[in-house]
Amino acid sequence: MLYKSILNVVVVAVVSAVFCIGCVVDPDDGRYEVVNQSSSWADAKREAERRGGYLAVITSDAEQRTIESLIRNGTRDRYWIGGYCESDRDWKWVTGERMSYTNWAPEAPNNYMNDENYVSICRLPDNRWVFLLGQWEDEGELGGRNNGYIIEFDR
Ligand SMILES: [Ca+2]
Repeated sequence: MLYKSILNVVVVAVVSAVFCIGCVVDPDDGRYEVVNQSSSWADAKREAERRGGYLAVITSDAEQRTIESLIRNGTRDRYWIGGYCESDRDWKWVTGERMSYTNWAPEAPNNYMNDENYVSICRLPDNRWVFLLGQWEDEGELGGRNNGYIIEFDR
Protein backbone atom coordinates (compact mmCIF):
# COMPACT_ATOMS: atom_id res chain seq x y z
CA MET A 1 0.00 0.00 0.00
CA LEU A 2 2.73 2.43 1.03
CA TYR A 3 4.75 1.41 -2.00
CA LYS A 4 1.76 2.10 -4.20
CA SER A 5 1.17 5.63 -2.86
CA ILE A 6 4.88 6.46 -3.20
CA LEU A 7 4.72 5.20 -6.75
CA ASN A 8 1.68 7.40 -7.35
CA VAL A 9 3.51 10.47 -6.12
CA VAL A 10 6.51 9.69 -8.30
CA VAL A 11 4.35 9.13 -11.38
CA VAL A 12 2.46 12.38 -10.85
CA ALA A 13 5.73 14.28 -10.34
CA VAL A 14 7.26 12.86 -13.51
CA VAL A 15 4.14 13.47 -15.59
CA SER A 16 3.87 17.04 -14.27
CA ALA A 17 7.51 17.73 -15.06
CA VAL A 18 7.34 16.31 -18.56
CA PHE A 19 4.05 17.88 -19.57
CA CYS A 20 4.39 21.01 -17.48
CA ILE A 21 0.92 20.62 -15.92
CA GLY A 22 -0.05 23.81 -14.15
CA CYS A 23 2.25 25.99 -16.20
CA VAL A 24 0.15 25.92 -19.35
CA VAL A 25 -3.10 27.77 -19.96
CA ASP A 26 -5.00 26.11 -22.76
CA PRO A 27 -8.12 28.03 -23.79
CA ASP A 28 -11.23 26.22 -24.96
CA ASP A 29 -10.54 26.66 -28.63
CA GLY A 30 -7.02 25.30 -28.22
CA ARG A 31 -5.50 28.03 -30.35
CA TYR A 32 -3.03 29.30 -27.78
CA GLU A 33 -1.00 28.00 -24.89
CA VAL A 34 0.45 30.35 -22.30
CA VAL A 35 3.56 28.71 -20.90
CA ASN A 36 4.57 30.03 -17.48
CA GLN A 37 8.11 28.73 -17.72
CA SER A 38 11.21 30.89 -18.02
CA SER A 39 12.87 30.58 -21.36
CA SER A 40 15.10 32.38 -23.83
CA TRP A 41 13.37 33.49 -27.04
CA ALA A 42 15.23 30.85 -29.07
CA ASP A 43 14.35 28.03 -26.66
CA ALA A 44 10.72 29.18 -26.57
CA LYS A 45 10.61 29.20 -30.39
CA ARG A 46 12.09 25.70 -30.54
CA GLU A 47 9.67 24.33 -27.94
CA ALA A 48 6.67 25.91 -29.69
CA GLU A 49 7.68 24.20 -32.93
CA ARG A 50 8.34 20.90 -31.19
CA ARG A 51 4.72 21.02 -29.96
CA GLY A 52 3.45 21.65 -33.48
CA GLY A 53 2.85 25.39 -33.14
CA TYR A 54 4.82 28.61 -33.25
CA LEU A 55 5.38 31.61 -31.02
CA ALA A 56 2.21 33.72 -31.11
CA VAL A 57 1.75 36.02 -34.10
CA ILE A 58 -0.57 38.92 -33.28
CA THR A 59 -2.04 40.52 -36.36
CA SER A 60 -5.18 42.29 -35.17
CA ASP A 61 -6.67 44.17 -32.27
CA ALA A 62 -9.03 41.25 -31.63
CA GLU A 63 -6.15 38.81 -31.40
CA GLN A 64 -4.26 41.23 -29.16
CA ARG A 65 -7.24 41.35 -26.78
CA THR A 66 -7.51 37.56 -26.74
CA ILE A 67 -3.85 37.25 -25.77
CA GLU A 68 -4.27 39.92 -23.09
CA SER A 69 -7.13 38.01 -21.51
CA LEU A 70 -5.04 34.82 -21.53
CA ILE A 71 -1.96 36.29 -19.86
CA ARG A 72 -3.90 38.35 -17.33
CA ASN A 73 -3.76 35.52 -14.79
CA GLY A 74 -0.30 34.31 -15.75
CA THR A 75 2.60 34.09 -13.34
CA ARG A 76 5.27 35.73 -15.53
CA ASP A 77 5.74 39.47 -15.94
CA ARG A 78 6.40 39.06 -19.65
CA TYR A 79 5.86 36.53 -22.39
CA TRP A 80 7.70 36.01 -25.65
CA ILE A 81 5.75 36.25 -28.85
CA GLY A 82 6.92 35.47 -32.38
CA GLY A 83 8.24 38.90 -33.40
CA TYR A 84 11.92 39.43 -34.11
CA CYS A 85 14.29 41.43 -36.24
CA GLU A 86 17.83 41.24 -37.54
CA SER A 87 20.47 43.93 -37.83
CA ASP A 88 18.33 45.85 -40.36
CA ARG A 89 15.75 46.39 -37.55
CA ASP A 90 12.98 45.28 -39.92
CA TRP A 91 10.47 43.59 -37.58
CA LYS A 92 8.84 40.39 -38.78
CA TRP A 93 7.07 37.29 -37.51
CA VAL A 94 8.35 33.72 -37.18
CA THR A 95 5.75 32.73 -39.77
CA GLY A 96 7.38 35.02 -42.34
CA GLU A 97 4.64 37.65 -42.23
CA ARG A 98 5.65 41.28 -42.13
CA MET A 99 4.63 43.07 -38.96
CA SER A 100 1.78 45.43 -39.82
CA TYR A 101 -0.31 45.44 -36.62
CA THR A 102 1.77 46.40 -33.55
CA ASN A 103 1.10 47.30 -29.93
CA TRP A 104 4.49 48.68 -28.86
CA ALA A 105 4.80 50.38 -25.48
CA PRO A 106 5.67 54.09 -25.65
CA GLU A 107 9.35 54.45 -26.59
CA ALA A 108 9.55 50.83 -27.70
CA PRO A 109 11.24 49.40 -29.64
CA ASN A 110 14.29 51.21 -28.32
CA ASN A 111 16.99 48.57 -29.04
CA TYR A 112 18.62 49.19 -25.68
CA MET A 113 22.38 48.52 -25.74
CA ASN A 114 22.00 47.63 -29.43
CA ASP A 115 20.95 44.16 -28.40
CA GLU A 116 17.16 43.88 -28.50
CA ASN A 117 15.90 41.79 -31.40
CA TYR A 118 12.96 39.94 -29.83
CA VAL A 119 9.42 40.92 -28.88
CA SER A 120 7.82 40.24 -25.52
CA ILE A 121 4.35 41.18 -24.34
CA CYS A 122 3.93 42.68 -20.90
CA ARG A 123 1.66 41.34 -18.16
CA LEU A 124 2.86 43.53 -15.28
CA PRO A 125 4.60 46.88 -15.28
CA ASP A 126 8.00 47.01 -13.63
CA ASN A 127 9.38 49.79 -11.44
CA ARG A 128 11.31 51.74 -14.05
CA TRP A 129 8.95 51.54 -16.98
CA VAL A 130 5.23 51.92 -16.63
CA PHE A 131 4.16 49.48 -19.29
CA LEU A 132 0.55 48.38 -19.37
CA LEU A 133 -0.91 44.92 -19.78
CA GLY A 134 -0.46 43.81 -23.37
CA GLN A 135 2.10 46.35 -24.49
CA TRP A 136 5.04 45.07 -26.49
CA GLU A 137 8.71 45.57 -25.76
CA ASP A 138 11.92 44.66 -27.57
CA GLU A 139 14.31 42.64 -25.45
CA GLY A 140 17.56 40.75 -25.71
CA GLU A 141 17.40 37.02 -26.38
CA LEU A 142 17.41 35.99 -22.72
CA GLY A 143 14.80 38.58 -21.68
CA GLY A 144 15.09 40.43 -18.41
CA ARG A 145 11.96 39.34 -16.60
CA ASN A 146 11.99 35.52 -16.51
CA ASN A 147 9.88 35.54 -19.63
CA GLY A 148 7.39 32.78 -20.29
CA TYR A 149 6.02 32.38 -23.80
CA ILE A 150 2.83 32.00 -25.82
CA ILE A 151 2.38 29.24 -28.38
CA GLU A 152 -0.14 29.59 -31.22
CA PHE A 153 -1.58 26.68 -33.15
CA ASP A 154 -3.37 26.66 -36.49
CA ARG A 155 -6.51 24.78 -35.48
CA1 LIG B 1 13.54 47.70 -25.22
